[in-house]
Amino acid sequence: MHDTKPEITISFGPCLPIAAMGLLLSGCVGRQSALAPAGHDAEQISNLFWVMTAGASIIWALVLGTALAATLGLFKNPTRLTPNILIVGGGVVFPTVILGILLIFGLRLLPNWQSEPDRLQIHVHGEQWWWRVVYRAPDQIEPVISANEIHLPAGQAVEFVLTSADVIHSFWIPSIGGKLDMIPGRTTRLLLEATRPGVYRGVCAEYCGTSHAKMAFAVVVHEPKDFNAWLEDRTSDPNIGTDDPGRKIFLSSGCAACHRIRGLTEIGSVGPDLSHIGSRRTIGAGIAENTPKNLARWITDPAHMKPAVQMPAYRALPPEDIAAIARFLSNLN
Ligand code: HEC
Ligand SMILES: [Cu+2]
Repeated sequence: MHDTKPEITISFGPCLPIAAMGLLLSGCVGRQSALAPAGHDAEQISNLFWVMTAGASIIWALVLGTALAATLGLFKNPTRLTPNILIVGGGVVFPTVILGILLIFGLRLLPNWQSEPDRLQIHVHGEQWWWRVVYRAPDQIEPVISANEIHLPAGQAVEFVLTSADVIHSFWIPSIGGKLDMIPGRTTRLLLEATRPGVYRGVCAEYCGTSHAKMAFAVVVHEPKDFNAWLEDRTSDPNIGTDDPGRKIFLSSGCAACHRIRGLTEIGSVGPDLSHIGSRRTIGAGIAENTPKNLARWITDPAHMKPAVQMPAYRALPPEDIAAIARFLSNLN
């Protein structure tokens, strides 16, 4: 009789570390990584990280080597003074010198800047769970109001003026720079300079409630002349089809109580500005791609896509009406 056990052996041995490495490394590239810098501050932070990592690895190897050497009795002719030398040298002198050097290195990276009147300012106001964005350029008469997407010129320092409507949020674009808290009742300021055109992703980095993890935004870095053209374009009304059926339903459904569309309805300010919503990459603060289908899903039942959202569901509206509003919003450019 022979053994009836199946002879199939599956070995995950080599796959696991490879998969783990892949997962780990995939976090280091892409549009939301502090280790793939596309901004002046992010570069400094990334350098600091690598210097610290290298230093820590060397010290780790030294300590382990010493411990190993001691265990194996490799110290030749130890005297009664050897432990004291090790403790004073390795426990007092070495950390004081190394931590001193690292402190000076770190302090040199602290930002040192003052508000300058001729800088582009972007006010970002954290809300549960989205971002109000207002652009104020020095020679611009009227501020440009937007939401949930930030456009920046490359190679130009921009002053972010950060505030919060409700709880503490934290504003962070890992690829471009460090993060800063948005604190109710206070204004915090951050100077960021993007260096590489591209599309990045910003997030809220401080737990701020149920949908904290659904509070992101796209960051689009342009060449300076393209940025100026973009901003100029945003100072005018979007193209609104006068006989668009969605426009009428938008106005008659009460959306305008909370949302502004430049040149159509200016009263609503509870929710995000929808003036140029058609040109935004995502909806609902980075949670879904901006397509007419997703817009219709959002309007029908936003809480289904973002728990505890502060917008009512419109399940009572006929699906054709919702589709018409979605088409109307998609065309607002
Ligand atoms: C009571 C206020 C209120 C009303 C009424 C309201 N909304 Fe909203 N709306 C909000 C808020 C608040 C948000 C932001 C939610 C979030 O992302 O956390 C929002 C988000 C949105 C977004 C996503 C915007 C973006 O930047 O991604 C769209 C689109 C939208 N609403 C469309 C509508 C339409 C269409 C109607 C009418 C059928 C409507 N809303 C009615 C408050 C309202
Ligand atoms: Cu938040």
